[in-house]
Amino acid sequence: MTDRFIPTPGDKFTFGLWTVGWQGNDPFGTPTRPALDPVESVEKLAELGAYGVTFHDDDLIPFGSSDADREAVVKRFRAALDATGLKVPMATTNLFTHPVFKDGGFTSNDRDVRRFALRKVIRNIDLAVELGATTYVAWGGREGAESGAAKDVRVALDRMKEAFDLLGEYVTRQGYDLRFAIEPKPNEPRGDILLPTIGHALAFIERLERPELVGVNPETGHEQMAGLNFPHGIAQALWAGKLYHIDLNGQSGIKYDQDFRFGAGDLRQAFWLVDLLESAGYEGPRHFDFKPVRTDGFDGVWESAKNCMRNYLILKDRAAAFRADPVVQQALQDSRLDELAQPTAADGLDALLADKGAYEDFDVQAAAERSMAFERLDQLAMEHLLGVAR
Ligand code: XLS
Ligand code: MN
Ligand code: MN
Repeated sequence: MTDRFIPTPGDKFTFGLWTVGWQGNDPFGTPTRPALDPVESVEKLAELGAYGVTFHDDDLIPFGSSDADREAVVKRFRAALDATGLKVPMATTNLFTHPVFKDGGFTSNDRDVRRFALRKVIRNIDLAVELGATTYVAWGGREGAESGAAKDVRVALDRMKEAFDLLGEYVTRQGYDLRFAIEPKPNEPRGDILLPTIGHALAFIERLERPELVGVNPETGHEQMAGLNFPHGIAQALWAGKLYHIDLNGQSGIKYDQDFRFGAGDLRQAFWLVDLLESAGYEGPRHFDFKPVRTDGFDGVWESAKNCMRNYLILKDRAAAFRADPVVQQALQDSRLDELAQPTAADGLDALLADKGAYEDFDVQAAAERSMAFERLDQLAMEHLLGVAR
């Protein structure tokens, strides 16, 4: 039997250099794997069938490199991209590793640090655009606090807005075809991070000078760390026209950022997520932001990278089978999903107010007794997910 779950660039799978390149250092332990040459990552990811690669400035060019070193690194990287055909659809900035960012980048209380952070971002935006990126991710990992008085959150949000307004001005002035995607996360490494969820980020974006240039880059595990339903958050981002990018991985419940390979962790949410992305016509990259477990060597690194893509394709297949199943289609009708799609009062407010059937003559009791038949529908989904329904 031929294997249907082998990825091709057409599937638009992308990986951060920092994912397969993670050396396994955590708060309690030093690296368990040697550093990976970005060129080797590019070659290996291309071999596995990925579409592209993404990076933080410092993943590619070590912090503090001279201009000459920077140029040499970029030249070598570009040659690897050209040789493999791998694309760079997105790039981002590291505003969290160096101690200078211990209180954040855009919202550090230290103004000098904020100005340095903006210049660091702008410098990497130029490179990102040169390499063909159209999305620029902004994860504010250190924008936050551990204690109350340390951060005036309303003022910090002013500074955050100022940063995005300046960046929007910069890309507009340069004529770049580049949009920003804010990546929410509730905590880690700060005790509490600003813009902690998709909803906070969406509300923030509407207050910017150029909201059309800014969307979100939600990550599976980040929403689940806050106990939220990731597919629901993604649905709202899509509904708002703001899903500019996505970070896929696996997480088991409310705990530290586990960054498992996609499909590990909450498998049911992964199923509904793929069902949503595929049925909503999301066209952006399927970007994996995971960490290969630190117990494994490079065998586990490449095995898990391969399986992020494989699990996505398996779930895509399962979700398509679920949607195509006539029994499911009937069950969806029995649960009145078609009725949810009908406007509640297309006849207008006056007709609604005049409609005695809507209120005065409405048989509340009979309506209350109508079953929604959700249990059967959910079991059908489960059986498709588990591969026992066809
Ligand atoms: C960390 C974030 C980070 C961003 C990019 O938790 O996921 O890796 O995706 O800076
Ligand atoms: Mn994460
Ligand atoms: Mn991420």
